[in-house]
Amino acid sequence: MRIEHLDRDSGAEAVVALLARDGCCVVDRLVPPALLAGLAAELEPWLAATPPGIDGFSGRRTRRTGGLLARSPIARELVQHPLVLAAVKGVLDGATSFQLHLTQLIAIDPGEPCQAIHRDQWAFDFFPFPRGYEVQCNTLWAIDAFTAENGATRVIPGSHRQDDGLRFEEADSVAAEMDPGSVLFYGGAIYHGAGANRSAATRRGLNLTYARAWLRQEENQYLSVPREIARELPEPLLRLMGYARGAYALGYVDDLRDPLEVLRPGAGGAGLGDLASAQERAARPRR
Ligand SMILES: O=C(O)CCC(=O)C(=O)O
Ligand SMILES: [Fe+2]
Repeated sequence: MRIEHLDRDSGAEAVVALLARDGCCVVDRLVPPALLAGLAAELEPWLAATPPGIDGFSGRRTRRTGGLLARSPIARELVQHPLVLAAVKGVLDGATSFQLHLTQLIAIDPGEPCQAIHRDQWAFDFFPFPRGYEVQCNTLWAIDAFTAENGATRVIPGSHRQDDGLRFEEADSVAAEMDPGSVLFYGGAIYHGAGANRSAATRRGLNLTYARAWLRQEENQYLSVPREIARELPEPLLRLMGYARGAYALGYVDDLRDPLEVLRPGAGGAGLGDLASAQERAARPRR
């Protein structure tokens, strides 16, 4: 049981193939470590002000700083990384559209035990999605080196094909060790969890996740990013955040307006479009 590593120029198809086969993979040094160090510097005041979790799952020695698109220009860049967007599109095969699900700087402080091994898609009210039908695609960027000692994410490769609702121990999993600037890709069905931090230093990772646009976002982007900031963001980023209709009719505003119209009058499409052509698109074979 091991986690496959890809070179940064391997291409999105290789990531998609490994997510289908193993449920996860690492792309080594996809961005210069200095870019993630820059992100950490931008977020340092916010991280310092973030209280630790109040339950075992969020982690009593773990700080989770969100709202990153409001707080960090580098997060805006990383969330739109071309390899990531192409891989997400491939993993969420057949989706009319996908959107950002959450942005989180996860800082695991020394002494934190292993997080309960889980599937991220359990957030959707534990709905038993069909095996092989991925509803979300996640990235976890290493700001610091991820090691077995400092709390590298633990994953169980291949477990995306196992039954739902299983319980695992830390020993059933392997550590996603990786260098700063590397990124772990994993789907919503793979069993995983944050590792125990048995080192003397904090382990910082950047979690950016994406989901089919007909599902509710974990992090509410409309409220996490104040409107005066959102108004200044580029249109593709706004669409990714959810300022777009989710599929045929989801998320419109008042008189069937495209949500983008609220921030950029004249930029969004009008009406819902043709039902028959939407049906035709959706009828394409899905995995
Ligand atoms: O921080 C990590 O390594 C993973 C965290 C995680 O899986 C979660 O919070 O859902
Ligand atoms: Fe998770």
